[in-house]
Amino acid sequence: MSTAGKPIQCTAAVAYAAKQPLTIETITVGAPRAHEVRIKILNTAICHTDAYTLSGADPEGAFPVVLGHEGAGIVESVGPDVTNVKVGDHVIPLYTAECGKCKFCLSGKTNLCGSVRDTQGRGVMPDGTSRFTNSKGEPLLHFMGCSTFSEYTVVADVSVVAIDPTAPFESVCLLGCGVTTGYGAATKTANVQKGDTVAVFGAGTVGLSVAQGAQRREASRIIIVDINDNKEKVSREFGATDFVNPTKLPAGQTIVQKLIEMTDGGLDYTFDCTGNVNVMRDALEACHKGWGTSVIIGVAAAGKEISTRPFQLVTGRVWKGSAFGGVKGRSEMGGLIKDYQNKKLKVDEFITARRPFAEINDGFEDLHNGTCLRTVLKF
Ligand code: NAD
Ligand code: DAO
Ligand code: ZN
Repeated sequence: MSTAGKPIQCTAAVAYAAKQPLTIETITVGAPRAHEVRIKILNTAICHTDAYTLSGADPEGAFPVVLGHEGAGIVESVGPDVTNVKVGDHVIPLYTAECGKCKFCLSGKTNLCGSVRDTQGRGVMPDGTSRFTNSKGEPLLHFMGCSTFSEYTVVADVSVVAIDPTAPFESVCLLGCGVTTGYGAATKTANVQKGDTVAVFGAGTVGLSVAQGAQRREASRIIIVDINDNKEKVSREFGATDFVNPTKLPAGQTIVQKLIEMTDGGLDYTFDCTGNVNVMRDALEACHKGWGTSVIIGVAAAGKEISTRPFQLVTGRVWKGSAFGGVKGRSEMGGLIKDYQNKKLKVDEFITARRPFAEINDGFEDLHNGTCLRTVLKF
């Protein structure tokens, strides 16, 4: 019997308050309205941004909410006026929408789309309401326009892309955030070129994806910096030519000095993939005078600010940031999927654990075990 046009009851993990485990319960997911798409989520991974919001460190984090933004599934039904996807399409929800019509989309300068920005930030659909209610009839907030920690979710049509149906959900869900973010930061935001030197701070899914982007572009040197020695092996597997643990340098030597020494004056490109503002400064200052560019990808804790001496910029270093790797999800996801299928983009290698969705709270614990890249949950 078709569920189109009707509310669906399904399992979801609800975050009722910061620092509390998620509650696995049955919620009701309303039918998609105009320009909305209801998706049956097959797989979702847990990203640090979900943990960051759950920790209460995100000043914009609001509760109760259905978290999750790295997922993949099948379109169950669509509301009126949806033309870009249809029932049965395999899809990835996008936390960075692409309407193709707004000032941002038309600028050709950014992947940040303005079409659903305000309502997405407030945890509601573009019409200002939620499609999620719990068993008490209380509305639950949406998260990053995706809310993939629910067996069914509703997203705006500008926030979803159809993908090749032969691509495995379990893997390509990771293209919904971490892999795309790092790979895009290297190949689009920085646009690393053959022979460039690159340093990546932080060997998580994002940093390792920067490394594989830099390797694809034939960077001459890819130095990964991480405080966790367990990350050396995996760093080299993702293209690092060197691995440096900044806590193990000789007394008196800073990581900036070490990197400048290793590269005859500094890097062409550096990337912060830690979210630590002190690391962001080091990353900037390890850039080569005159042209080095540092890209901030990490999300810093609330209230944190970056600083450096202005002279660092006066003398030609460039500081910039990157959201979702500068990737326009609806236009460019297909190319990433193809790269994955043609073995030009590693994705499977990031899956360090697989769990049933019911173990989502254990999945959050996995994030702290020192070797976790991504835990993928299956509904
Ligand atoms: P992760 O926690 O898996 O990886 C972070 C790595 O940084 C770890 O290996 C850790 O050991 C290392 N690290 C921590 N402190 C360090 C230090 N002082 N020096 C060197 N290394 C250090 O995280 P991830 O999933 O790879 O995400 C990385 C960051 O990117 C997070 O802040 C996340 O919120 C952010 N993020 C940003 C975007 C975006 O669009 N800008 C998208 C996704 C994730
Ligand atoms: O358009 O003003 C805006 C905000 C866009 C949100 C981009 C968020 C990127 C950083 C968070 C990534 C975590 C997955
Ligand atoms: Zn737009």
